Amino acid sequence: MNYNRTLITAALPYANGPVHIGHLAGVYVPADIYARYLRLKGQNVLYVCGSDEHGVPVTIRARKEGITTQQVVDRYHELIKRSFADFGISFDIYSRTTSDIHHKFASDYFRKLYDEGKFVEQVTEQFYDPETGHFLTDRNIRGECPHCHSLGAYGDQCEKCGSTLSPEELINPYNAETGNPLVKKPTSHWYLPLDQYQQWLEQWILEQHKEWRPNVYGQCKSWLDGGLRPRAVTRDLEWGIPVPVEGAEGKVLYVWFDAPIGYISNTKELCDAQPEKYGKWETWWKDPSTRLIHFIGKDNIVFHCIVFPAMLKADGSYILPDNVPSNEFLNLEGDKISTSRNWAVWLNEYLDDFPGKQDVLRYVLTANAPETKDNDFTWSDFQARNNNELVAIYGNFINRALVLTGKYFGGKVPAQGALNDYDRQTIEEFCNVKSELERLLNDFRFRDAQKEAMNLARIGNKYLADTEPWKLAKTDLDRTATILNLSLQIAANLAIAFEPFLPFSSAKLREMLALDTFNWEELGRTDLLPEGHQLGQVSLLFEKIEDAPIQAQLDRLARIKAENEAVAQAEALKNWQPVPVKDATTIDEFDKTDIRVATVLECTNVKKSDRLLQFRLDDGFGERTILSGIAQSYPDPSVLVGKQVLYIANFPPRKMMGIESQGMILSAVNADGKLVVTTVTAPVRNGAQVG
Ligand code: B3M
Ligand code: ZN
Repeated sequence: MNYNRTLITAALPYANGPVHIGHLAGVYVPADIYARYLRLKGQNVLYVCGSDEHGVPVTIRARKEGITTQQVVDRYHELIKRSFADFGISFDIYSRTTSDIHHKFASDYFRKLYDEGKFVEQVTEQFYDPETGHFLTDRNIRGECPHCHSLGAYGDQCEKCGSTLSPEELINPYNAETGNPLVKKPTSHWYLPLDQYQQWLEQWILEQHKEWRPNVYGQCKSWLDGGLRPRAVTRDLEWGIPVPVEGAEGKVLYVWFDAPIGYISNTKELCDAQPEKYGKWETWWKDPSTRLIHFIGKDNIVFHCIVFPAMLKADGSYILPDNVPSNEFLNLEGDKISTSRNWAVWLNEYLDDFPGKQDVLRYVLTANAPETKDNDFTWSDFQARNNNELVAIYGNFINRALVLTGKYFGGKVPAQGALNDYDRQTIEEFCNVKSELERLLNDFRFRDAQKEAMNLARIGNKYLADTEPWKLAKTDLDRTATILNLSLQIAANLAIAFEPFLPFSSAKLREMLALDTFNWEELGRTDLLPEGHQLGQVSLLFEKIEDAPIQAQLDRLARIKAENEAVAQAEALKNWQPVPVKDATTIDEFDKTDIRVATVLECTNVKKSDRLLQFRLDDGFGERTILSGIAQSYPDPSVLVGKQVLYIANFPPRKMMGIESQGMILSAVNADGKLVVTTVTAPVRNGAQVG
């Protein structure tokens, strides 16, 4: 199929917080690489994005911060927009879903489908807070988990045991914010009957889009195999786009109905403002010679591959996505990135700590892009990739080529002269880079593509190391000229090849090379810089990153982890309830157990065990050794020395890790799951019986 233009969308981030490295790695950098690549090839491209400003997350944030929802979205929309611009994300438009244009567009979209009878209306019973007069969404409902009985499970998930829940399953559901008990109340909503689109979707995705990434195709298939059901596209909420139907007061469009329409309304906003530059919005959305590509994260697959296409199909006048490259998740230092737990590298903070180093982050995030599986960002890898790849390979090559040209040829491109076999072999190697890069980029394999670009720098570096022009210059200036000419041609190639990935460095390099115009098709050529061409000022393309700033990042994360643990502990303590009392027993049964008092003489960790502590006790008869599996609760076991503890004296001895344990120390399981040794406060004689 031949296309005349490509419309690239990147998922609209919720305006409920700043953006972090996970966003950048998952969606915005890959989409940006693709957009820049196509533009460099001279194609007609539009890269569209904006803030997703409706939905429950922004209202929750507003209540938490004690400001209005509009203030929340205003604040984060600006912050997010600036971060993207700072990182060179080259959107043609970054707008927002609270704009008038969007409200009208989404409202009209709904109304058209409504008028054409494309929705079904259904009355269901929903949880309602009679006190506040609000219906509640799943996330705003909490209660007891039917599986693990922990309190405070959410209406969609129990975070304690991980089960997926629906609000109906919760025991004693309550309003998460007010704590009020909830009742069921009937309410009427409009549904998009996805079941009616099932066959069409199966045909379109499973038959016609086998080339989609396996994670995307697989998720679609399992949704389709499970059978699609009608999906509500309206909600009982105050924040959102009012449902444009009489008698629908207090109802708004579901955020996942209006957000993807934001792609269209943002395109319209841009085209209406500059029609001579961008043409009509309809051309981008309705002309079959437009290719539509959605870049998203894996949690958005169903909405972009099933729900939104069904909405487009219901209207009938739109094109459908050609591909939906979706990434898995990026973790941070081994843990899931989380906005609420502040476990993230925020883009605005990164730039405060590493000013001017946008490309380093872009590079590392692409090198570790979670294209096929979840991946991990670590600060040590960040430092290593900067120092060992960007500085030692790419930067080093550029620096040597330019400095030597300055030294021997006054900064003017020397004559290419006659090439020898080794030169020709080098040229052959780097000529392949173009087709290889194209193959990978066309296939959305940005990680491998960037590797290929780096390979070009490796070729250059090796060429200089092998030919050693700094030695030759004394004896053979002609040969030195050839080597540096070729090296500079490789440098110009690098400026092109890296432009989609590292736009800031490419711009800097072009300035150093005084290379004004360039395009993708020139890649692989050895005549990009003519003989005699005067180069610009030389400076370092990349700088080494020392240990101190890396350690500062690690320290920050360690602080956050400690804070989070303290919060989690406080939370667990707050929700804690004692386990039910055991079945009845008798005094005779109890009497069989001989519980005594002893003083701890020594308490140490057992070698090679992260669980066991070894106690040496004065038990009133002499000394006794007992092992206890409570090491996790006592980072410094010496705090127990001198304490009087209770232990069971008449258990048969037992060997663990080669040590005989003569009894069992009594401890209580605390609300946080930690074991606390029970101690006696008033001094008692060692050997005294408890009963
Ligand atoms: N705001 C969800 C998210 O950030 C959502 C994407 C909308 S794309 C139309 O995960
Ligand atoms: Zn549970």
